[in-house]
Amino acid sequence: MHAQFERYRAMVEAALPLALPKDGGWAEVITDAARYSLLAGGKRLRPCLVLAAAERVGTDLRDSPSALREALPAACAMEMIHTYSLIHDDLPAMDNDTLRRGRPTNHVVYGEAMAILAGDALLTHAFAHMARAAQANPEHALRHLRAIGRVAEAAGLTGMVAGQALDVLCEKQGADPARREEQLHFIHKNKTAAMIRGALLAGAEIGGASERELTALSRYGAALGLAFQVADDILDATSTTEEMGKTVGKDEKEGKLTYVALYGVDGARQRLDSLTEEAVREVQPVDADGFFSDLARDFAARKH
Ligand code: GRG
Repeated sequence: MHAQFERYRAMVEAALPLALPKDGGWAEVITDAARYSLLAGGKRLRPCLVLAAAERVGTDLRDSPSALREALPAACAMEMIHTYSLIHDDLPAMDNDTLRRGRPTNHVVYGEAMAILAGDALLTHAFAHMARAAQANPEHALRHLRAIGRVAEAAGLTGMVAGQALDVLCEKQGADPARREEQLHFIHKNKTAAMIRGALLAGAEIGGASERELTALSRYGAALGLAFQVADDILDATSTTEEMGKTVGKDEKEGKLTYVALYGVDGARQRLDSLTEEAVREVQPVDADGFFSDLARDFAARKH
């Protein structure tokens, strides 16, 4: 992986343990449950995208340590929201999974009620964390406010939650045979790509991006996010549970609507290549050092 990505990831790993309140008082168990999943590793893709975008846009903070310092709370917030979505996705009412990030899932360790609350707590705390960053940087309060809006749009009814809802519906009722492609696109655009695009846009807002930079990152994020999901579908069909740290092979067993189900592994690989090319093309206006292009190519070739 790119050295810059490792640098961002190290910053995120150092900041995350400090981002949650230390003492839960009588309700200590819920802080423990939130901490258990948040600090369980993972690629940290979304927070790294927040930092990468903040550092590469605008004029006043570009390439400066202040860009990273200002964007770090939003980066941690994105990882909190992503972790909440994984905890809830693994619940018996949704995917009913017992393994995530190489460990037993949250509800297996803490029980279903605590896992629901741990997800709720992470989602809510993410916004508290970003609001605090806005107050700490009053000269850029509007930028932070815009970033908060980007995150909320990516996570909620216009993003991840909507995608997850259609995914659940298709699983329970079956996809509409005449509109399977359209439904799959909606699911992945919202469930997966929205948070990846939202991470880039949140970082870009904090860095003071121009309209042109926001447009480039928005298009890049949409293509990269879909590519990421196509790669995930391929890995589910071709990888092992040990390599992935989560149960694989379930998609086919459960007849799930995926890129591999629609186009086969080879067709999905072609789709992945064309989305990666699209991402690389769109990001050129904000990719002077090639970081974003390298990242798209690395993720297309990822093995876990
Ligand atoms: C419960 C509202 C709600 C949403 C759930 C993220 C999600 C939406 C479901 C997880 C299942 C899944 C396969 C989602 C597609 C996106 C994806 C590949 C998530 C896993 O993200 P990674 O690979 O995980 O970045 P790590 O563990 O590396 O952070």
